[in-house]
Amino acid sequence: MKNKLNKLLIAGALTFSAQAAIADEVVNVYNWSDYITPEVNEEFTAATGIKVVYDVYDSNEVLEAKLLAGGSGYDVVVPSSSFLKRQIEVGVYQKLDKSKLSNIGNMWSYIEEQVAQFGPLNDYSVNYMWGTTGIGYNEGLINERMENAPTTSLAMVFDPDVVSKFADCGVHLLNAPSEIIPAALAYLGEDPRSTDSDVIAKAEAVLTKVRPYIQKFHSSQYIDSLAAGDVCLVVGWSGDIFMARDTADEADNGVSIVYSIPDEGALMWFDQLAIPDDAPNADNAHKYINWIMDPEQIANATNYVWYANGNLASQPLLDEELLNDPSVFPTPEVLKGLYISPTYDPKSQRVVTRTWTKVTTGQ
Ligand code: N2P
Repeated sequence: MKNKLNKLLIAGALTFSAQAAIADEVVNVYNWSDYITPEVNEEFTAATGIKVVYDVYDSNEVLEAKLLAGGSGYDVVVPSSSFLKRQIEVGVYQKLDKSKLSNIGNMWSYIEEQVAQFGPLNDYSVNYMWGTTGIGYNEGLINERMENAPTTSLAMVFDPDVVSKFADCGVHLLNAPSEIIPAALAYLGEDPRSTDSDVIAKAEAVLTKVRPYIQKFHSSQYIDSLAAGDVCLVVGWSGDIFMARDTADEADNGVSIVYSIPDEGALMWFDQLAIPDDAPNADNAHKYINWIMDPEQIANATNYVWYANGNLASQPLLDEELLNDPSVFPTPEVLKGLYISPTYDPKSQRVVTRTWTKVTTGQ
């Protein structure tokens, strides 16, 4: 097992000195937090002389607000497919110049087909990584509070009789309305992809009932909190929960973290590398994306963060444990239970935003 925290600290120091030494060619990358191993960027700089200015977020909404405002200064961003679709429609991105992407043949057509369900996304983007949104929990703390807890069911967080038992050990949900509302609908047996306001109202009712037992809506703190035993139950992203599990194992602190894909179905999302229309360094952006599509680079990142990627040529380079884990690379059986994100149009987005504000702030 790698010691991720140490590695991050050391890598941070290296990046700093490497940056000081090199010239003015840059690529400004805005990616999700805890989603890469720093060597990928360092080696890119070593190979090309282009400095990577790397900034992170943990929410599609935050990224979208910056892109829609314009002039973000970013050259490469990584929206999820459902958000990318509507951002393409309003002209936020430039088409990729595939003649500059010599590694394009490494990509996995199965993932390209999944992404194509959202529209012409493959003209504007390539897959970075993909994963599922499911349940992460601390085995010891959950078992102490409930015998035979329904750990593979969304009842863990959406049934007030169940989740109330875990309120004292800390329950976090992602601050991601476009993921938690569909999950609440899946729990009810409704279409998780519904954009109908009457259906979304049913999710609101579920969320309002369990709200008193939720300590926080947040999309990145749970990695450390789960690992430390400060939080016992989350709805979160697959690889982030694996990262919490590994951190606890390395700390040998008696915390055992498990990830489960809920029986009621789980969201499968695709995070795509794309270049904003007003990117200041579009050429460097292509170079960076092509670098990420190098099987060795993306395998290195995937082996570190435990998210599957869309690069078929990288698979022989992945850790076997990861490649054979059905919650990272779902089997056809698991795949049947997964659904892709809804894309909310402006009208349903307003309903979603209003619902989320009400649920999270009680207003
Ligand atoms: C990585 C977050 C995964 C992105 N920390 C979810 N789309």
